[in-house]
Amino acid sequence: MRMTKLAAIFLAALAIVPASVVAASEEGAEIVSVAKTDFAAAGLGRRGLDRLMEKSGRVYLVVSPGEMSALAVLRVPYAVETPGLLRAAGQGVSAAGGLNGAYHSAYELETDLRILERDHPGLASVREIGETLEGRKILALKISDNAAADEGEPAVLFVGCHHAREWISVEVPFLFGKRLLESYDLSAKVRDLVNSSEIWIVPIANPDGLEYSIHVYRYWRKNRRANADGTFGVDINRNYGFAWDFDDIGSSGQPGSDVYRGTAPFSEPETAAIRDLFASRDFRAMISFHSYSQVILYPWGFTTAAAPDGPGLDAVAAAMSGLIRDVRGTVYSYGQASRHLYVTNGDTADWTYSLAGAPSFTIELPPADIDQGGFFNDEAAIGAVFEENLPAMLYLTRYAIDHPLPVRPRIRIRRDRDKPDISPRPDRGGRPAPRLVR
Ligand code: 0X9
Ligand code: CA
Ligand code: ZN
Repeated sequence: MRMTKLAAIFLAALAIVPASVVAASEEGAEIVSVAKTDFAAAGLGRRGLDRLMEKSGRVYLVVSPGEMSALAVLRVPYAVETPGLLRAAGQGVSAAGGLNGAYHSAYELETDLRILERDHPGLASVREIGETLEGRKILALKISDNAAADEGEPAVLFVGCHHAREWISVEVPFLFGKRLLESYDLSAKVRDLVNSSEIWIVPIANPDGLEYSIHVYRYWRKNRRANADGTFGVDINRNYGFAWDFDDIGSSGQPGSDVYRGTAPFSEPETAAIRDLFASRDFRAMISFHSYSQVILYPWGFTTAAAPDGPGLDAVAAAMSGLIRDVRGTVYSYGQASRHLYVTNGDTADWTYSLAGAPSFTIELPPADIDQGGFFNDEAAIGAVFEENLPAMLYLTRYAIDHPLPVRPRIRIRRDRDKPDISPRPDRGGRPAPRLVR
C-alpha cells in the first residue's frame, strides 16, 4: 500500500488526516465532482492536481477509495460521477482483444507493427528507438520507399500515448501507418507522399504506463519511474528539454504530482528516445496525439507569448481543423496551447518546435468532454476518429515535404526563468547534424 497523490496533498496541505484513513490502493477508483467553491476553499487546486475538467461550476477528479474517505473526513462534499459517465461512453471495450479490447497493448502493437513490416517489405521498417525502465521496447514504424535505408528525405513524426490512459491516441497514428501502407498501390497521392518523405510513427511513447493503465489502474497518466520519495511516475509530457522547469504552473517539482517534470530534462528513457529520433533526421513536422477535448494546439505552451511564427502555425492548425470538420462535421477547435488549453512546460511540441521551427502540434482527440466519455472512447468509435484525422495527417505530411525549414538559430530560454532569449547561439546555428538511428 502506498499513499496516493491526492491523499498526499491533503496531508501536506492540511496535516490533519491520519495516514490510515488515506492509505489506499488505486483499485476501485471513481470519478467524483466537487463544487468549485469547495475545491478552492479546501485548497485542493494548488499542487499540480490531476484534474479531469471543470464543468458547470464543478471540478472533476479521479479518486481512490482512500481519497474519497479523505474528502469525507475533510468535509468536502462530492458526488460520484462514474456510472453516468460510463453510460455516456457507450459500451467501452469488448471481451475479444484482451483486457483493453480493440485497443492495442504494448505487446499487441509490436505484433501488428511486425505484421505490417512483413506484409509491406521495402515500405515499412520497424525500429527500436529506446527501451523503457521496465524493459519494454519503444517502437517506431518508418514508412518510406526503401524504408530500410535512411535516405535523408524530409521526415514527419506522428506520436501517440505519452499519457498512459489516453488509449485512443495509440490507434490514430497506428491506423495512419496501416492505411498508408495498404493504399500505396492504389493511390498515386499516397505513393507520392511515401516516396518523397519518411513518415515516422511512434504509436506508444509510454508503453510501461500503458500496461499499468490496462492491468492495474485505468487512469494512470505518467511513466513508471520509481521516484526517490516512493511515488511513481514522471509526466513525460513535462520532461522535454525546452523550457523544462520554467515555472511551477506548467509542471510540478513534486514527484507524486500527475504533472511531475522529473529530475532533469530528458531524464526519462521515453523522452530521450523521441529526442534522439527527432534530432537525427530532417524532421519538418510533428503531431503528438492525446485525448481528450477535440483541440489542435501549437507552441508556445510554456508562455502565453506568441511563437516566432505564430500566424503560420495558426494557419496550418486552421487548415487541419477544416479538413477534420469536412469528414463528418466534428469540430476540433484550435489555438496556441498555453492560451487555448493551459500552460505547460517541457512538453513535446514546444521542444520539437524550438529545435528549428518545425510545425508542431498537440491534437487532443475526441470526445469533446467528460460527459461523452473522457478517456473512455467506445472501441466502436476508433475507426471514425481515425478517418476524421486522416486528411489532416496527409495534409501535414504534404506541407512538410513542400516547406523546408528556414535555417535559423535554435531558440533558447534563460535559466533565470526570464523571457525567451532568441538571440543566436554562437556555437551552433541551424539544425543539428543528421545522425543515423538504429
Ligand atoms: O497536459 C498535457 O500534457 C496535454 N493535455 S492532456 O489532457 N492530454 O494531458 C496538453 C499539452 C499541450 N500543451 C499545452 N497545453 N501547453
Ligand atoms: Ca487489445
Ligand atoms: Zn495527454
